[in-house]
Amino acid sequence: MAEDALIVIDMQNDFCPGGALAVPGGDEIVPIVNRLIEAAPHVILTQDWHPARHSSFASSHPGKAPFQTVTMPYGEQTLWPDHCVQGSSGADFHPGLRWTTAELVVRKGFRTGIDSYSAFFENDHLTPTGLAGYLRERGIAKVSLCGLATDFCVAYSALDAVAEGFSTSVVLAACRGIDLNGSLTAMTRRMREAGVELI
Ligand code: VGL
Ligand code: ZN
Repeated sequence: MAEDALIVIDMQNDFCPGGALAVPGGDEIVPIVNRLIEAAPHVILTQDWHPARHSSFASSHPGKAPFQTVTMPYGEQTLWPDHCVQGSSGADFHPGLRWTTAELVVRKGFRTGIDSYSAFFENDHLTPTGLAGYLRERGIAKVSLCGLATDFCVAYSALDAVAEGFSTSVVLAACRGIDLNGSLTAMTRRMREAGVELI
C-alpha cells in the first residue's frame, strides 16, 4: 500500500530569529509543524550540515558579502553568512520542535565544494542524497513538505520530489521564506507550475 510521509525541512536554530541566517518568523511555525508531525504516519527531517569554511559561505570568498552570488562549477550560487556548521548549536533543531518520532534525518550540504538546498539532490542537480531511493524502498509515494525556507530548501525539495515522481504538497502555513530579490514569488510560481500542490 502506498504511504505518505511528512518531510520537515531545516527547522534549525540558525534559520530562526537570533540565528546566523534567520528567516523572518521562522520560529512561529514550530507549533504548526509539531501538529503536522503528530498527524503524519512517517516523518523525515532534513538538517543543513555544513563543514566550517563551506563554499556557500561568503566568508570563504575574499571580497564577497552574504547574499551576493558567485559562479561555481555547477552554476550560480548565492553566498550566505556562516550557518549550520556541523556540531554547532546553530545546526541543532529548534528546541521546541517535537521531532523524536522522526524515522530518518537527511543531512545535506556536507561536501565543502557544493551546496545542497534540496533534500533529494545537491545543487548540481546530479548528486543524489539517497532520499528518493529510501522513499521508494519504503513504498512511500506521497510527500508533504514544510519548514524553512519556503523559497530555497523547501521549494527545491518540492520541485525534485515532483520530478522524482512523488505526489507532492507544500503546507505553506508551516513554512517561512527568505525572499531574496523576489525569490518567494518566483519559487512559489515554479512549484505551482511543476505540479506541487500548495496547501
Ligand atoms: C537554506 C540557504 C542556505 C534553507 C539552507 O534551508 O533554505 N537556505 N542553506
Ligand atoms: Zn545552508
